[in-house]
Amino acid sequence: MDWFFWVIIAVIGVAIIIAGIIITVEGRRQRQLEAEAKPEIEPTDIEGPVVAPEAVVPTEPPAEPVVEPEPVVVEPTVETPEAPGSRWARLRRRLSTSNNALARALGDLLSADRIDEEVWEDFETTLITSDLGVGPTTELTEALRKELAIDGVADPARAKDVLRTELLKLVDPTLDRSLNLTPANDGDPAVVLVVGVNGTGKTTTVGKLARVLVAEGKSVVLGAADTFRAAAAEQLATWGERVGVETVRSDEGADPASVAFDAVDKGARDGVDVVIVDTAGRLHTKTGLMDELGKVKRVIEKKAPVSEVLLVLDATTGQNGMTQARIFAEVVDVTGIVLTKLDGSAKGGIVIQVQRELGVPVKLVGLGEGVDDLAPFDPEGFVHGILGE
Ligand SMILES: Nc1nc2c(ncn2[C@@H]2O[C@H](COP(=O)(O)OP(=O)(O)OP(=O)(O)O)[C@@H](O)[C@H]2O)c(=O)[nH]1
Ligand SMILES: [Mg+2]
Repeated sequence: MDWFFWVIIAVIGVAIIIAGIIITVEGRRQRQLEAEAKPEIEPTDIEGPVVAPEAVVPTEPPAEPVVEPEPVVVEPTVETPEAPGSRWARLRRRLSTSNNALARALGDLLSADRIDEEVWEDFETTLITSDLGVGPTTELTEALRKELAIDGVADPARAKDVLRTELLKLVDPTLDRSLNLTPANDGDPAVVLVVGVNGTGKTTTVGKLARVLVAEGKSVVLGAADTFRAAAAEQLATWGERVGVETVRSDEGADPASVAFDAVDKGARDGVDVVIVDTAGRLHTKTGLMDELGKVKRVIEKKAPVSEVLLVLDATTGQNGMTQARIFAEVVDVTGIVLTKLDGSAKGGIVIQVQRELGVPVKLVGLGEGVDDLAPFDPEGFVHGILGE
């Protein structure tokens, strides 16, 4: 039995050794795992405080308060029209570049070696073709003949002085060219009726005039009494919208007199300063249409007196414009002329002729297609302009 005892002791001894080895190996593995779990901080050569890695870990930004977007209101932008004062200075240059027929006539006269009868005749012809009319041409020529060429040789500077003075006399700086915008009765608006043949620039003038008045601080209502075409009312309303002015309009084919009445009525109810009524272009030879125009004016006057009747003439139509002017004046008592397109191929002399024939002053001139290319007529500026000064 002795050997059996020693076998048992040996087995127990081997088991103790194996258990010892397992415990040692397991203990090492545990320490190694713990060491790997700790981050190693390497020394760096960056100056300044060492920032712990946790500090630079980007954090979630703080939640922003939820802001509801503002509803977008699309307001039509209202323009600020150019002040009337600065317009004439800006537009005068256009006269000197386009309407220099008179200046050219003078140039020809003065460049002649000797001023004989033939030279004077040429001078007169040029003046007549510059739409000055026969009467004013004769007056101007006589005045110059008296002053110049006493010995047949002209003095250019003196001649220009004489021409300037005589032209100014013909344009007549003494005429009252202000628009009559004083209402006849308290509480009524002033009413401006705009008339003329097709395409002379009536609607454009109404739009530009509204801008002049808005620039002067006046309140305005527009009346679209051109009911021939739907586009006419649209054209006028667009002008109005740009400066925040309301347009009274009706359907195509509506009675123009009743639209004009409604516009003046609205102007009176709203207490505005001025109502401007645009009318359809009509040939002065169409009696029915001319009668209709007379009716528009009469119907407006059931509500408020018409303060100004502006006849819009295209300055490039020359003599034909004169015939139109006479007939319109008979039907609606024209109180002022608007000469448009003086920037184009107009010859300037029409200003003098139309005033003479109708006894009505040119009050406004259109000098371009730009929205602010309308100015009160200034006689001195006009004469300087056409003499290219
Ligand atoms: N160069 C130039 N063009 C102008 C002037 N005034 C108006 N016009 C142009 O003339 C054209 C006719 O203008 P409108 O205002 O429509 O004429 P209207 O008299 O109302 O025409 P209807 O209503 O059809 O009779 C447009 O192309 C304008 O831009 C101006 O002073 N100079
Ligand atoms: Mg028109």
